Amino acid sequence: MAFRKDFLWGGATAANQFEGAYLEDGKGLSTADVMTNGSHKSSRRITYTMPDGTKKSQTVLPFQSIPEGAILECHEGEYYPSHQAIDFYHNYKEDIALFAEMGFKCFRLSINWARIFPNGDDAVPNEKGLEFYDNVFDELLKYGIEPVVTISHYETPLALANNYGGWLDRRVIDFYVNYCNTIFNRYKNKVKYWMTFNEINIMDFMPVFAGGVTKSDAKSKAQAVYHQFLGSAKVVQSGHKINPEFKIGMMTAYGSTYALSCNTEDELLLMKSDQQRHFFSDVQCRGVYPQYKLKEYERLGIKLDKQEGDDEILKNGTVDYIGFSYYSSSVVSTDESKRVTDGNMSTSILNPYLKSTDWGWQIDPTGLRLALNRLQERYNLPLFIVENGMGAIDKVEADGSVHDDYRIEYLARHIEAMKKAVEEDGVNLMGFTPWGCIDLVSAGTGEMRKRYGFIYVDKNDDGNGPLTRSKKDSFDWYKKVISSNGEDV
Ligand code: BGP
Repeated sequence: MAFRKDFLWGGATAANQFEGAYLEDGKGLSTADVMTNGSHKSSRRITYTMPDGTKKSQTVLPFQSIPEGAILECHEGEYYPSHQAIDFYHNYKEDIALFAEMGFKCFRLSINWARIFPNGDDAVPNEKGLEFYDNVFDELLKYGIEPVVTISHYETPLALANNYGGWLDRRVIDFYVNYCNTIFNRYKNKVKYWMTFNEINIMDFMPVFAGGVTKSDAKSKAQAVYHQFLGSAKVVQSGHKINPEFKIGMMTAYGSTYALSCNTEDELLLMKSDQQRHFFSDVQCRGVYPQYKLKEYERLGIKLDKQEGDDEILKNGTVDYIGFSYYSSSVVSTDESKRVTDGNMSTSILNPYLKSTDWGWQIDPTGLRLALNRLQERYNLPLFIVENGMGAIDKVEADGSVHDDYRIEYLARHIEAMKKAVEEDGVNLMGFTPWGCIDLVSAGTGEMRKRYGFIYVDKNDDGNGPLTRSKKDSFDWYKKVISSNGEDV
């Protein structure tokens, strides 16, 4: 058998994309709560008020900055997909029962920071918010499903963005540490697996969404990221004190990258792009800034504001495992004419050997095997694929069924690649939680129609729908995969 006996099969979600109840039981607003749908394949829109009172609306692609001093807020007449999402808040028992029916060994969810500390800097946590997650964890544990918790998944309390400029302000580290220690203490006997930030490397190109950072100049982003590193390193240490059994990981967006040609200049570009992709994991797994980044900062004239003792914090707070998302691979080339606008982000270079999803994400199972091997070689830490999957438009038949063979095909090929990485290459893989195991709001676009789930949720892009849950064909398929521990795909 390729996968270990205790392999963590499950599914992944994020609070802002599936909980709803955005202001219920004392929850505050988070950055995600002020993002409307986008109008482009990878965009969201934000409406804000300028210091002189004028209201503005801006499409953020790829998540640029907004004017300094702008106050992010919700505006009447706008549709905000996170506000109701799929209302897991009121349906968690039914949803967890379906996960259990599929045989989930684990379930990845995030705690919504603004549910626990509505303004981020509150003196005491919101008991109602804490109770909600107690109930969810108890329900999961009732079925023997291990919770896997992302501590911060685009849910920075909005007040931290508006009053502090988000992670750019060093004081936010203390608020985050306080938040983490609160949930660590509260759930220490219920949760073992944690991740400090979702896709921490996304901060580089969506600072507002990911960290409430309204400035996007290179120095501000570098400083904000530095603060997140410190926050993560601090809570790895405090978490281990609270419960030495805790496994506290990092989480990075990962893909394989290829050079379009064997032109040595393309290879050089590939090396540089590999460095950028590994920067975040280099710091969080090794506890020091890599030379290539220090040189880059030097060139750009960036000097990080540091305090005494920071280096020690980073060194002593390296993570226990690497969680990563893998959806597709990418291509680099010095030949700019190869760039097309039909990609995941604004423009990309297509790999002629691969097919793309409806959203232009190229499908590359072998790239996952390469990714697993690269991460293993570079860090020699346990690996956890905490997101993978294919966003697609599902067709509901007259009898309510959804024949999502494309989704099965995508996941089956990726599981086979994982299997080879484990069986043939000896990669240390802990688990697999496909993204959006139940349909939810897309992070990139705010859409509902971009679906990933085994469970269909009846809701449209305009926010209408009875939210009824039903099983797609992939539901029984994944159940069989889990019960055979990945042997029967
Ligand atoms: C990752 C995020 C998730 C998720 C996923 C799919 O970047 O961690 O939150 O949504 O991508 O992206 P999308 O929702 O844009 O299809």
